[in-house]
Amino acid sequence: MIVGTAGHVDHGKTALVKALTGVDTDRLAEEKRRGITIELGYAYTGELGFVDVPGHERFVHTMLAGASGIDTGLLVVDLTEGIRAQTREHVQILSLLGVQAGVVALTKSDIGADRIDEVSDALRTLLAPTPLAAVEMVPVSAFTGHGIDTLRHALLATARPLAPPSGYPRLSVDRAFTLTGAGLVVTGTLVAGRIAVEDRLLLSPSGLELRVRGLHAQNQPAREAVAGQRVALNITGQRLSKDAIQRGDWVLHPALHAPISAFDVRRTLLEEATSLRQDSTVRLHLGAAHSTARLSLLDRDRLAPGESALTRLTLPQTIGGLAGDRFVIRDTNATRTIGGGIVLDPAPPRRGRRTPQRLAQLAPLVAADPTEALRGLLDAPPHWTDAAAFMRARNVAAADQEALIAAVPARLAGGLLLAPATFERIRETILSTLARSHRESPELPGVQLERLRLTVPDRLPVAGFAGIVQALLQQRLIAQDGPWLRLPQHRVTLSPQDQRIWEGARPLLEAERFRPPRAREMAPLLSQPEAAVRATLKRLQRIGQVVEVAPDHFFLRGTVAEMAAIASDLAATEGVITAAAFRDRLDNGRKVAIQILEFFDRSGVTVRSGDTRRVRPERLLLFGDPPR
Ligand SMILES: Nc1nc2c(ncn2[C@@H]2O[C@H](COP(=O)(O)OP(=O)(O)OP(=O)(O)O)[C@@H](O)[C@H]2O)c(=O)[nH]1
Ligand SMILES: [Mg+2]
Repeated sequence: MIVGTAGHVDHGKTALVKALTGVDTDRLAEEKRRGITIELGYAYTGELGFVDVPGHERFVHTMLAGASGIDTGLLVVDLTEGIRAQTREHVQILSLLGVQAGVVALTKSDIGADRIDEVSDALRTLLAPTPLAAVEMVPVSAFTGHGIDTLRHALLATARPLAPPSGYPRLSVDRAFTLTGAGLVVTGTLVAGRIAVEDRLLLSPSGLELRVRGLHAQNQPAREAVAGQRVALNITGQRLSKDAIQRGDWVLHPALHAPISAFDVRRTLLEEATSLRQDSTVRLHLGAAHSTARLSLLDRDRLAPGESALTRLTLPQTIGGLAGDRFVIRDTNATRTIGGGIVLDPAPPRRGRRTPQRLAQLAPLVAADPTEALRGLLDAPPHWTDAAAFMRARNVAAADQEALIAAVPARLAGGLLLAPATFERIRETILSTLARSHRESPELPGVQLERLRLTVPDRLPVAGFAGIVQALLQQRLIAQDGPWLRLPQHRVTLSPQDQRIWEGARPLLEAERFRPPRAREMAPLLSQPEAAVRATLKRLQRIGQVVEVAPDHFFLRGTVAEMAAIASDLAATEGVITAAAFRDRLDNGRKVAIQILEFFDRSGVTVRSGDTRRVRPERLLLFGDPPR
């Protein structure tokens, strides 16, 4: 359990952590000289881990880095001073970061006991509108030890059972240093998943690869750390050095690495802030990182104090962030906290950000539960979304995706998640489009994939549509001939003219099947113009009856399959295929045999090197099974 201190400068945070843990976290010479905390301090006792933050107004950005990832806020208020500026600001920050548990320590009870009622009343009023409204308040003195045990128990009482770690690991880095003997160490809060020694992870947003050589969880050597713990990782990586790592980076599973520079959020403006216009620039704090950011309101033109709105944040750089991450915004001079919110979509579309359809898709993403969020998202048009992007944004590990999809319920096809009703509607559209095409153009073998996609009003992405077609093929609801998709029962009907020519030509092609006559040679035998015979054969090729092996030289498709099998047999018995051996097997003359082999080269059935060829087994059935 991680406790983060909060409160105004000099109110006794560091002294209190020392009284609770015995550790003085103010180690820097400058901290000693000035008597204030500048850097984050860490101390542990039993189950409690403390992050001690600075209270000085100049170091609110450091407080923010420390407060992201804590479970419990320890709000420290000096009884002799009462509520001061950073008391208020830190309370706002804890509340914006979604910290749900806390305890108030009323410090310096040795000199301020007479003000306990007055200060606690004022604090109740301050905390009333926040998640910390009902927290316990404990008068303490770090000097006399009064109340310290009560405080410790109050902190332990806020502990909630650790959720079993789910998702891929994600650690928010707040420090990096080199340790003699060990090498490079990063510390931070593990916000999801688990990390074990020898894991291979990435530093994000830089993308540098790293390996975990050793780790500490809650300050103890361990084989594995789980979400909710403070972790120190001893890491190594080829291009990794201390200078390559900064506070605000993430150490994460490669599946989660997708740096963001524009993302859509739900954002609240504090009551105390002045209203913000379109395109204001602010300071963004997310995880332990901060950056300037431009805000553009999506569902209104102006945001009044106390209101929330859907907003696009655009950054001049990339950072790490996923859906559900909390953030805080301050003014660009870093003097005031003005609001904060929650990331809804870390990979939003560039175009159409303010369309009603887009806003309807964003709204349900406020849900913390991925099942609920996905259900809401698929309820909104166009009723489908990119599966990989959703699973990454929500950090749903591969092993958990099937259960999530079943719970929504959704359909997964071609990398898309679809509402079941939408999947069915698309299926029906495909089936009815094919039926209509077969009715209106019975001479066509079917409809090609891309034409079919454009007839479906949903305008699905190419890969997604191909995936849906694959699913229908697997269910045998449709069938495929080369590039043509058709209903399984569809048979091409030839025009009477084509039918006449085909009836005459087929026996000619069968008679000398390895050396059939060319179209121009067949024309006089069929008493048809040469062009008509050729046109019919071209149409027959499209419906898979014949194959034009060389210009004007058509073979029955089954014969081509048979010749491919012969080539394969030759390769198996002789080791390679030579033109002479192939000609001997087909007994069709050198010139035609070579034309056939060259055709096989072009269609990838054979690969030529010098005077010999070998077959590519995976291409052998390109022309179907050879007839028995
Ligand atoms: N009388 C009295 N003085 C205290 C007590 N706790 C802290 N102090 C004094 O208050 C001053 C500030 O204490 P710190 O613990 O450094 O305060 P802080 O909140 O950590 O300050 P920053 O980290 O700079 O925000 C020091 O001079 C302490 O000696 C206490 O219980 N009683
Ligand atoms: Mg301090």
